[in-house]
Amino acid sequence: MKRRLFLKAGTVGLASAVSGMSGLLSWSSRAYAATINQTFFITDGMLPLADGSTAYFKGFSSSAGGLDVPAQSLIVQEGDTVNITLVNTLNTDHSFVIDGVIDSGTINGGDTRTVSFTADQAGSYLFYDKLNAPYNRVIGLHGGFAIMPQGSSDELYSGSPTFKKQLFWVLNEVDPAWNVRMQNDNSPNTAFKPRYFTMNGLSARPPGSPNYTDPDVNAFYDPRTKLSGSIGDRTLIRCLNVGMCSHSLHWHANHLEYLTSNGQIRNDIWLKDIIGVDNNMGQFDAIYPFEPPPDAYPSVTKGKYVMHLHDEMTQTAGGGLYQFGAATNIDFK
Ligand SMILES: [Cu+2]
Repeated sequence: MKRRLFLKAGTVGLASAVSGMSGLLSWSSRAYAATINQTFFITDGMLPLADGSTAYFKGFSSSAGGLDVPAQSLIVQEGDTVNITLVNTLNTDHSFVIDGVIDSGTINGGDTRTVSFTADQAGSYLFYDKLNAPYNRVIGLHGGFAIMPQGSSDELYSGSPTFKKQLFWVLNEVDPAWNVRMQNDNSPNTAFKPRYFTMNGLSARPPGSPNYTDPDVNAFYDPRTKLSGSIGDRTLIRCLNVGMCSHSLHWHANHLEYLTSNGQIRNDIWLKDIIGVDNNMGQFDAIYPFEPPPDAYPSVTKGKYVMHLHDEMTQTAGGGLYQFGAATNIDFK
C-alpha cells in the first residue's frame, strides 16, 4: 500500500491480519481491500496433555521450529486477497482446505505451495488438512479463519447483532492411541476413544492443581479462550468443532444470542445458555452479552462463572481425572 493511502485509512490499516494468539480480538475495519500474506509451516512434535503425559501432534505452525495446535487464527475482511504459503517440513503429504473457499490439493512432503483466494462471504471458517481424513485434521492440522463484513468492525454478517470482542473456540479430543499410530506414519486402526478434551489446544485444571493460573497450560486462564469483560463487553464466540464427538456447551450467568449453526444464519436469534455442536466440523456463532446476571440477588456486575461442556466425559482427562477437561472461565470484571 502506498503511504498516502495508509495515512488516509488511519492506524487501523495496521490490523490487516490479526493473530488469534492475542487473546480477545478487536478488529478495525478498512475502507479498502488489502492483500493478506500468511505462511504456515506444517510441523510435528510432542505436546503436553492435561495429566502431564505427552502426545504426538502435527500443526500449521507460525515457524519451522514451532508447533501450533490449533494454528494461529486469521481474520480478514470481505474483498481481501488472501495468499497463504504452506511449507511442508514433514515427509508426509498434507493439504490446506477451507470448505467452499480453497483446496490446495496435495502438498508433497518437503514441498512449498502458495494458495490465493478472495475473501467473499463474511463468517467463520475452519481451515484444515483434508487428506487422510479425519486423522490429519484430528491430529492437529486445523485452525480458525474469519471474514469480517466489508467496512464493519462489530458484526458477524452485515446487519447482525454487534459485538465488541471476538474469540475462536476450536474444540477437539485426543485418543493417544491414534497419535501413536500417526507418529509412526500409520493410520489409526482402532475405534476412536477420546481421553482428553481441549479448547484451543488446552484443557482446564481445577484450583490447587499444578500450574493452575498458567495461561499457557490452563484453558481457564488462556486469553485466547476465557470470556473476560465488563458489563456490555459483548463477545462473539466462533466455535469450530474439529473433533470426533458432538458436544453440548453450557455458559453460566448469561444466555447467548445464537446467530449461526453450521455456517447458516439462523432465522430467529434464540437466547440460549446451552448450545450443541455437531462432531466432524460442526460449528456455531453466538454472542455472550456480558449483561448483569439476571438471576443474581442482590444484583451483581462482577464475579467469576464457568463455561463447561455438559457431556460428562469431556470434564475428565486420562480416563477419569475430573475437572481436567473442556471448560473455561467467564470473568465479569
Ligand atoms: Cu452447566
